[in-house]
Amino acid sequence: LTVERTLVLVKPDGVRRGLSGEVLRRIEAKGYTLAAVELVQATPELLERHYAEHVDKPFFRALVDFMLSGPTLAVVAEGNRVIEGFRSLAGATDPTTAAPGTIRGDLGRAWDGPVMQNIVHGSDSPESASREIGLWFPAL
Ligand code: YYY
Ligand code: MG
Repeated sequence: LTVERTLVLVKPDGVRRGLSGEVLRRIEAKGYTLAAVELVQATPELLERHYAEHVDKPFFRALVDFMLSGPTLAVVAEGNRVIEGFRSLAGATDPTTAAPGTIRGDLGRAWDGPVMQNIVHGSDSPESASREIGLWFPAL
């Protein structure tokens, strides 16, 4: 077994649309466990660190504005290969082409604003997971 932890965010679009419970349900239905859950109003400083790899991208400002538009549900999920496993549950970045059956494919909307409103974030590697969990849950 390779028990890991990953950072999942239900982004402001998901929280606004009442989909937090649906995301948690899918995580738990898969067999992962919830190690921490907290509703957080992000700050520009937190988002610049969280999305550090994207600071020079053309969509960065719009992404930060979107992530500041309401509260985010921050979640630490735990389980065997959960980092890869949650990315698989989430589906591809673009909701238009994300496979049906995935969170983004079933629920995301690519057309509601200047950035893709794709409901969730999931860490993409063990290094990202440990860095991102430290940002959103400094006490863990
Ligand atoms: O890891 P993931 O969320 O699937 O995608 P990233 O390439 O890391 O981009 C982060 C975030 O930025 C993405 O979830 C939506 C938004 N975004 C966008 O709106 N337009 C792009 N061309 C690329 C990313
Ligand atoms: Mg990413």
